[in-house]
Amino acid sequence: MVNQKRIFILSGAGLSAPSGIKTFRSDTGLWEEHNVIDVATPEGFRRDPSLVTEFYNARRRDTLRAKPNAAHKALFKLEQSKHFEVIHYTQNIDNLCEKAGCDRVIHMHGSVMEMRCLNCNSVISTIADTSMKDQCISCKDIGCLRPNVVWFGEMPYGLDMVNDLIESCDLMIVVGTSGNVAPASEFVRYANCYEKHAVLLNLEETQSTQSFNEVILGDCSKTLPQYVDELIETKGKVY
Ligand code: BJW
Repeated sequence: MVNQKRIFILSGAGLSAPSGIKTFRSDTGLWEEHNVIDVATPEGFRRDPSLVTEFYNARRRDTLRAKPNAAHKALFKLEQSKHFEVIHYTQNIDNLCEKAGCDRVIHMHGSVMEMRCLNCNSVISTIADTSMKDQCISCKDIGCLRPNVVWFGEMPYGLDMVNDLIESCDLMIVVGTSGNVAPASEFVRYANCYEKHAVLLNLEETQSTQSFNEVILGDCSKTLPQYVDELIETKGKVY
């Protein structure tokens, strides 16, 4: 398709909040109920793998129950538009974008719907609860499966492509992230370096607000559909 404008999207927990999925850093967020070191680091997993397995079993059950909201559906609409070529990096481990129909999504912090074998590195899809007594279907080792998610100190997925994708995009849209966690928090700085228009759609101001050319505050299940409709109607002329 000629003359398509390229859009780089970065999303965080706020995108799935209107679907009832908890964010991390609010008063009612996951890090209020759980110690981040216990459940989101390799050290925590080594210390108490069953605790971590249960934490992600509960998150998987929440994901299975949840439905995509209007913001996920707006991203699908944008992906479908012939005027744009969209690539979406999400920090989220849920599959609500895919449930909305999206297929241009890279899960930089992995997926709660997958386990990874510490022995043979096979990645295994699952919708069921898992336990430390499970066997790897590939190498048959027992007790070696961990959630295929990215914990603190681990390397996020797909980073090798990010710089090129931001350099070659026409617009960066950032949705529902506090900007507390690197390297995702740095992506807007890349956009600044390449003089790309960057827009933030978030419930509230974040520590990165100043780095954006445009900030739209509010619930993204309301603001994103409106923003996407304007982009499509104007073929990208709103920025
Ligand atoms: C709405 C809304 C609505 C609500 N509408 N908006 C010092 C010491 C050690 C490490 C570091 C250090 N300094 C920096 C680091 C690096 C570290 C890091 O950033 N730490 C900081 C905490 C300081 N980063 C890493 O370790 C990363 N890896 C790395 O850097 O590798 C480099 C490397 C190089 C060489 C060798 C090896 C490595 C990995 C980070 C992994 C993060 N993992 C988690 C868990 C993933 C699995 C899981 O989901 O359980 O990822 S932590 C958690 O935070 C999760 C999220 O993806 C991530 C970001 O959170 P997010 O999405 O922004 O959520 P919130 O809750 O913070 O914000 C939600 C926002 O939405 C809010 O602003 C709301 O207002 C808004 N909102 N409702 C619109 N309806």
